[in-house]
Amino acid sequence: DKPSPICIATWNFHEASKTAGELLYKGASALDAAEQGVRVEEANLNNTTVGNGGAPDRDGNVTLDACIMSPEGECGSVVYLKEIEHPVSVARKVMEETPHVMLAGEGAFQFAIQQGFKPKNLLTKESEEKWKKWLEKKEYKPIINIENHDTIGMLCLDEKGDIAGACTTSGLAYKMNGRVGDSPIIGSGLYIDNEIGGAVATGMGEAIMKSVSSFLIVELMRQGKSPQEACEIAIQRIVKQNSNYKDFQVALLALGKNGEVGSYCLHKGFTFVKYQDNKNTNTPSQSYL
Ligand code: SD4
Repeated sequence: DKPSPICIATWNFHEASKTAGELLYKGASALDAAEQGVRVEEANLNNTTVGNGGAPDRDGNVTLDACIMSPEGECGSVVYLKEIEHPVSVARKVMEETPHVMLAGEGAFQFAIQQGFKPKNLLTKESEEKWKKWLEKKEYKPIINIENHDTIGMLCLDEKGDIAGACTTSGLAYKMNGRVGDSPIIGSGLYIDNEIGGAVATGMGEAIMKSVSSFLIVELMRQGKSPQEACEIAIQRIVKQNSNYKDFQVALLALGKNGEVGSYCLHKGFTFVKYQDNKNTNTPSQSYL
């Protein structure tokens, strides 16, 4: 028996999960649904961790990271992309139109322009004012679940039972110029294996990259762990690797091939959205601390 289509996404992005979920129930592919779903947050000016309106780095540059992965195991990614509102769609073009997986910076921007994307200033007045305020003290101490917590990672399972996913972010607010996090790194911020399931991550990218969390979760599921068990083991790995684990948040979300969902995080406060059978719900995740 095939599970009914399902979309899950990090945090409380119910508009994004609704958009993707409704598409899935109209027969859209998991890949199209995931791309369209996360685009909602890329365009949302109130979301200061994704796309347009994203917080800048400490030098005032808004630089975006995103990736997408298909049921066929194809993937595309862009890192340090400036002035393009929908990096996930550029990532999809990298996947479909180039022999490469990842394009960075100026090259990614040039490619986007060639593909017909229009450049745009993504630094809003509000983000600019907050950044200028930050410059007064220049204290780099991201606040758990308050700053840096709106990256969207999404996993979709379609009518055919195929799984795809996408992840998009402006990264950590006031990061160093040039910094790239986990979100566009295949295996860290996102991983899909259509025979097994998929996983996405959000939170402190440095910790996620060190243990390649999304790939780890999918491999644990391959070995028979449930999505929930796999997320818990991946968080335990982060605890073991980082003596300062109490100082940052990491949250992980997984979807099995049978539609089973798992989620686990370091600190309380992470929730995820799920759209299935016309219901769009927001659920608090269990946490390690
Ligand atoms: C990063 N993982 O760039 C991202 C940040 C994030 O919600 O998830 N924010 O490290």
